[in-house]
Amino acid sequence: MRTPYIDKKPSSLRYYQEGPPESHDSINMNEWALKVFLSHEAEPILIAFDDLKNIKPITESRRVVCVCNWSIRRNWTGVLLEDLLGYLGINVTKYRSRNLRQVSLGTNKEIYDSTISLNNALENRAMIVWAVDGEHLTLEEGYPIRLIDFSLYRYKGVKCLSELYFTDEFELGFWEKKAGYSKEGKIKAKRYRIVDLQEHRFINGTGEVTDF
Ligand SMILES: Nc1nc2c(c(=O)[nH]1)N[C@H]1C(S)=C(S)[C@@H](COP(=O)(O)O)O[C@H]1N2
Ligand SMILES: [Mo]
Repeated sequence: MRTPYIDKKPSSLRYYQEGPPESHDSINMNEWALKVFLSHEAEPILIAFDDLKNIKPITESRRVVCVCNWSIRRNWTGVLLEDLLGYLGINVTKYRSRNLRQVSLGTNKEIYDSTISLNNALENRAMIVWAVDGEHLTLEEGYPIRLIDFSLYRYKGVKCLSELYFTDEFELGFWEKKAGYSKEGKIKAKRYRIVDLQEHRFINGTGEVTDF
């Protein structure tokens, strides 16, 4: 299950702008729940960690790509966003045109957020992930859960995900505001450093990388 050359992967801490939670104990997983807001006004739907893990867990080997020119294929364990919404009884067709805003638990410094197209995320089999390479996500990797849309750059997926909002507006996220990255976050066609292969390869920019 171990990703080849994992020791060559850029540091997760470097890619954690607001910083991870202080310790595992700083989040009480008996009380923790993912909050899903169907609109900003409504009370959220809460889903406990154990319930989330029992919906329909899958493990898939899938490639992620960072806007900083590197990529890695790893074994992600989680649940499809589509299966989560189905489990919560959310009528997916009703929300198809909308966006999904992800918000991290955050630290006293700041929070990290990112908005993605719900339609695109469902079509591309986006996942809510809690383990990688057979091990639970570390604090740096996004414990307890993170969302990944593999058709987009990694900055579009929030580590330590706490809240999901169905929104009409497509709000600018953390990196779009700070660094001016595109808010769509589509993977661009160019050469990337492929960490798990230890070589450079061209990625054609048509979405999730599936050829290698
Ligand atoms: N909460 C939070 N999520 C985040 C980030 C962040 O700074 N904070 N960085 C993003 C970016 S730019 C990358 S490359 C990946 C890094 O994930 P990794 O720790 O698996 O390398 O997390 C993404 N999700
Ligand atoms: Mo990134």
